[in-house]
Amino acid sequence: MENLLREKIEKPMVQLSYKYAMDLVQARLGLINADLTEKYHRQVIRNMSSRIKTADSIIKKLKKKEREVTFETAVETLNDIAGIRVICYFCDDIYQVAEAVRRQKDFTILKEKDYVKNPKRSGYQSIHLIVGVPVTYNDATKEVRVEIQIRSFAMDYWAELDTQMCYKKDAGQILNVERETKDYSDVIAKVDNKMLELRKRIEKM
Ligand code: 0O2
Repeated sequence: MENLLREKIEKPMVQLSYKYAMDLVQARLGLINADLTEKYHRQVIRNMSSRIKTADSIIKKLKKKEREVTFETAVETLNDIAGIRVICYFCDDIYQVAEAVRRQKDFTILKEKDYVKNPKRSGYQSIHLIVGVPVTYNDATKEVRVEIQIRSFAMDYWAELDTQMCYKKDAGQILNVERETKDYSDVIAKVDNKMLELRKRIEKM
């Protein structure tokens, strides 16, 4: 089962379809950044990164979710085989970027999660948008899903350290450190908001 999934997901047509959709979304985010930068006279997006989930990571996620480990289940049920991470300077910028993505008329918003208004138990904060992107080849068009994670520089600092220390190791539960990581996430959110207040005061001057 696992080998068949690996073989199918690694096929160039499959990988390139995800890459095509991901590159299209990333190029659009570049335009969104240029537009917002012109409007606000400052850089809004700090950086972006993208990745296609590896076969190992797909298998791990399907097992964690207690789903069948098949190529078909992966493609039908996982929303983040293609993923883009957008890091903004300030915590209000992430809503501007999310709103701009919603306005792109060739993208379909399939799902939204606001882990900033409702952080995860671990303290994880980010906005997730699952967008459906039309990919045409010959005379057929299919919708490919891309996950966009949008967060501030400060939220990303927390998430990166959490991924290294806890998330990927499931250490949150094992070591019962979840309360501590949540506390630090709250501290970081306070600083993020203070920096935003400061920026707004400076803008008014
Ligand atoms: P990786 O390797 O980062 O991609 P859905 O199926 O759409 O309903 P899903 O994907 O099951 O949702 O869950 P969720 O919580 O919406 O998004 C999962 C992704 O968010 C993870 O992807 C991480 O990237 C990130 N994430 C969620 N919770 C945490 C957390 O507590 N800490 C950190 N650091 N990141 C988190 P993957 O596939 O697990 O990993």
